[in-house]
Amino acid sequence: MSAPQGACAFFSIFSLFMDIRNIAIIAHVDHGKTTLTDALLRQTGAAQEGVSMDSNTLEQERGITIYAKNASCFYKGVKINIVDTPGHADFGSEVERVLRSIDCVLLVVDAQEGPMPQTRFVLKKSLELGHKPIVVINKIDKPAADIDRTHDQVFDLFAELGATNEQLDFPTILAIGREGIAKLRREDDSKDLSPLLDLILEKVAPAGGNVEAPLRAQPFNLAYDNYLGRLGIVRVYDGTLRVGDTVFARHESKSSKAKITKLFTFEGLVRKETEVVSAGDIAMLAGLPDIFIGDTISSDEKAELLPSIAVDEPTIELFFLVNNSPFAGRDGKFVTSRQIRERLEKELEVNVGLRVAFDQGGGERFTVCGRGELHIAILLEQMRREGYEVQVSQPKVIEKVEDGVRLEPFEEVTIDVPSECQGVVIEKLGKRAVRLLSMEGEGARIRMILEGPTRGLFGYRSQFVIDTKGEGILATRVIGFKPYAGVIDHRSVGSMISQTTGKVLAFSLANLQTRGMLYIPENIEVYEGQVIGNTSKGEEMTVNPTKGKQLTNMRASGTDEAIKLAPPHLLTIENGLEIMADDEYLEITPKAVRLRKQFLTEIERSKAKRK
Ligand SMILES: Nc1nc2c(ncn2[C@@H]2O[C@H](COP(=O)(O)OP(=O)(O)OP(=O)(O)O)[C@@H](O)[C@H]2O)c(=O)[nH]1
Ligand SMILES: [Mg+2]
Repeated sequence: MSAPQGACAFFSIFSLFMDIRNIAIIAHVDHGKTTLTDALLRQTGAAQEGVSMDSNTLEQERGITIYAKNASCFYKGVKINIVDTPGHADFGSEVERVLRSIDCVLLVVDAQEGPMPQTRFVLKKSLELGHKPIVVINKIDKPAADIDRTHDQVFDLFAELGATNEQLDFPTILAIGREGIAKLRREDDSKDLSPLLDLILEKVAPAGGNVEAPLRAQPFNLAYDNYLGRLGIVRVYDGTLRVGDTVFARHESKSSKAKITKLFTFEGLVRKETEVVSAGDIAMLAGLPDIFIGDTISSDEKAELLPSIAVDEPTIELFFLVNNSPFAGRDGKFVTSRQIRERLEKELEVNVGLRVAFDQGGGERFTVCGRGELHIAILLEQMRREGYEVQVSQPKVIEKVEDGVRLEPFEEVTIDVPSECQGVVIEKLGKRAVRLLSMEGEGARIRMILEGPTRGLFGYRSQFVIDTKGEGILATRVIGFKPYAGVIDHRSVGSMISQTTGKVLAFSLANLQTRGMLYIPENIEVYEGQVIGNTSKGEEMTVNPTKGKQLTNMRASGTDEAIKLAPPHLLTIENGLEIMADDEYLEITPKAVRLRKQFLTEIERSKAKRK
C-alpha cells in the first residue's frame, strides 16, 4: 500500500513545510457541530456528499456524536485539522483532552437556544487554556432564532467566565450549518462556508513547532485496531515522527520504549498512511502498546515532559454479571464471564473514562465505573450489538471521603420549560435534593439553573418528559464532589412482577394496565420474577400475565383480539438503568432488554428481605 518512492519523498518534504491550522468544534449537544464539520469537508472536497463524521452506527441512529473524531481539509493551500467533539455532558472529559491539543476552537451556539450548560463547560475550559474562540451563531434559519440576544448571552458568558480583553473581542460569524452557509453579517449574500474558512485562516495561528528540534508529541486520544493494537492520536509539537524510529512514551512514573510501526495522518474523514509527520500536525501512530493520554512521546529519554493531560474520575458504578436469567443464552453469542471480561479489557484500551475492577465476586461479577448513565448505556448497547449477553445492577454514585467528610458527585442542571411547568419541576427536584440557583426569562418559557447530587437525578429524566409533556429541555453536567446530600427517597412506583413463566396474553394485560404502566407488549414470553411493569401505588405486586379468558363455548373465542391495550413503555438500556430498583437486574441480550428481580421467586425474595 505504500506510495512510490518519489511520491513519498515529495510528500515528506511537502509535509515538513506545510502550513497547518488545528481547530476543534465545540458546543452544547445538538447545536450543529457535526453538520457544520461535514459541510466544511464537503465544500473543500475533503469528503463526499452524504458522508458524515458521525460514522459509527450508534451515532447515526441516535443522531449524537459519541466519540471525538479527527478530519482535515485543505483550503487555499493550508491544511486545517478539525476535531469534531461530542456535545453530551457524559463525554465532556473527552472534549477537555482535545482542547489541550489544538490551537483554536469554533464555539457553535444555537441561535434559538443560546448558550447551554455544555457551552459553558467547553468555553470555560477553552478560555482557561488561553484559546481565543471563534463564535459561530448557528441555525439562524430557525423561526425563533435571535442573533442579537444569543450574541449578548455569549458575550456575558465570556465575561462571567473571566475572559481576558483579548478573548472578549471574539470574532463572530453567523451560519446555517445544514445548508452549508456562513456569513459575517446578516445582510450578506453568502452561498457557502468560505467566509468561515477565511476567518479560520485569518484568526487561527499557524501550528508552528520546530521541525529541526528533537521529537516531542503527545497523545490526546486513543484508538484500537485489531491488527495494529492500540493507536495513539497525537499532536506533534517538535521535530518529526518517522516510521521505524524508536521512541519513548513517558509519564511522571513510567517510561517505555518501542518502535513506531505505522503512521497515519487524517485526510478528509479517512486516515492515510504516511512515513513521516512533522511538528504542527496531528497523527495516529501504532507500535506503542502502552501509550496513554497525556504521555510525552520523545526520541530522547531525557527530553522535558509536556504538561500532562488529566482524565476525569468516574462518578457512577455498577456490576456487570453473567446473564443467569431463565432465558440466558437464547440469543447471545458471547455469554461467559471470560468473554465479558475480555470484552471489557478491550474496551479499557480506548475508553479512557472507564474503570473496571475484575477481581471481585469470584470472577462472575465485574465492577464497572463510568462518567454517567449514557456512558455506560453506550457500552452496553455496543456489546449487545456484537452479540454479548450481560446483566447489570442498579447504577450507584461513587462516593469518597476527604478529610473525614463524606462526598458525592454533584451536577449542575439547566432546565428550559414552558412557564406553566416550572412549579412541578422545582417541586419534584426539590424532593431529590436539587436546589434552584437562578431563574430567568419571562413569558412562555423559563430557564432555570439548579444544582444537586447525581444520585438525586437518577431516574428523573423520564419523569421530566412526562411533567413537561415533552416540551422541556434538561441538561446536566458533573461539577465535582460535594458533601453528601442526605437520604433521598425517589422511587414513587413499585414493580409489577410476573409470578410465572409463559406467554403474555392481552386479556391479562388489559386488567394489569389499570394498576400501573406496562413494560411489555402482548404475546411475548416472560419468566417468573421478570418485572413487567410498575405499579402506580408504589407497592410491589406479583401477578399472572399469562392468564387467558376462560373459554366456555365457541362463540367466546377470538374476543381477545378485540382487547385494546395502551402502548407499553418499552424498556431500553437507558430507561431501564433509570427505573430499575436496588434488588433488580437489567438483562441485556442482542434481542431483548428485560428487567428482573435478582431473586426470581417470591419465597426467595421474602427470605432475602428477612435477612
Ligand atoms: N434549523 C437548523 N437545523 C440544523 C442546522 N444545523 C444542524 N441542524 C440540525 O441540528 C441537529 C443536530 O445537529 P448535529 O450536527 O448532529 O449536532 P451536534 O452538535 O454535532 O450534536 P452532538 O454531536 O450530539 O453534540 C440535526 O438534526 C441537524 O439537522 C441549521 O443550520 N439549522
Ligand atoms: Mg456531533
